[in-house]
Amino acid sequence: MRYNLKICRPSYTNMKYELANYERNVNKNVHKYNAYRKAASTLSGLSERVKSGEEAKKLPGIGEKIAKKIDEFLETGKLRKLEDINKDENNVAINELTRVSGIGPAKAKELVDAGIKSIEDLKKHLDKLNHHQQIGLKHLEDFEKKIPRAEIQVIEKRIKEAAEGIDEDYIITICGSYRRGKEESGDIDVLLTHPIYTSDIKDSKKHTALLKLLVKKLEAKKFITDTISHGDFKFMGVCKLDDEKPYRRLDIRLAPHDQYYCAVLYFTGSDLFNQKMRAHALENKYTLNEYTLKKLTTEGTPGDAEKITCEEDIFKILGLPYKKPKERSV
Ligand code: DCP
Ligand code: MG
Ligand code: MN
Repeated sequence: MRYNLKICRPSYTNMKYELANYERNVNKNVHKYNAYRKAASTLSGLSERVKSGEEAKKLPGIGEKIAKKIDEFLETGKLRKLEDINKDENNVAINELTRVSGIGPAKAKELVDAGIKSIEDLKKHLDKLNHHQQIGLKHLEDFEKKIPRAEIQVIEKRIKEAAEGIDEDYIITICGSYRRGKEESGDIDVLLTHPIYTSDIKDSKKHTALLKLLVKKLEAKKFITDTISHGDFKFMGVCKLDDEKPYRRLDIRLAPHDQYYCAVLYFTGSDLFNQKMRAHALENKYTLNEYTLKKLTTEGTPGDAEKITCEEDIFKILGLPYKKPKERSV
């Protein structure tokens, strides 16, 4: 998930995202990063702006400290803490370099320490970048453009047609923010399975071919333009719908059929929602991940995988009311 702050008008929500990025990129404080993101996500979901920190405190994910920051912003139009952060040119440089797909905070810091402090500098040092990062740099502007829902709808059709041309029984779900009903997405998250592919079959060659065949076909159609990485179960790359459209980040994952709904749940997100759901599972002595839901034994080790035939099963077993994808953005 990436936030392009420069093109947005200043608001306390953006400030929270900017503070979140700072905590992740510079301080390596994932806890604070999540706290700021949670607050920002709550605030951005409101139809009207809050008028005071006191009012904001009633909302989930907003405590004393963040309420104070909202007051400061409402009173002065800025945040001292952010201004101080942005006074340090190395912080600014780290943030700029992490705009490139594949460059995380650690790599950005390494580059900044080596004197590379801007995207322009980076273009002169391609040798310092791995394949993923080079593609990220090549398509930087395009990857920062959001993908309209209508474009993903066409892409969905395109991918499903290609798949059906190989084998009618492919099952494909576009997950991520698109499945959560967002009008715009950062990338396209495709999940793939096939009824003959189950996790108990040891000879997996035939099954991992399912992903390879689809990728090959989409490359032949000039829809997939670059490969970032291509493993047995996960393809990461780049696609382009037609000459008019920007290059888009495309992820395709292959899941065994019996693990499909845990994969759908995971890949639909949001990541914060997944964190909450996993924490809730643990409180109820279950362990949930992108593959399976398992009851924990009295020793705390995972038991057999629960039989899951739809997303609702997962909620039901965990004693949670079902949430539609649209309701999973926080
Ligand atoms: N995911 C997760 N934890 C992560 C990364 C991803 O649980 N650290 C899951 C939840 C995400 C899904 O994978 O919703 C897809 O990841 P994306 O980064 O593509 O995120 P989204 O599709 O939700 O948002 P965007 O519109 O930015 O692509
Ligand atoms: Mg996505
Ligand atoms: Mn993705």
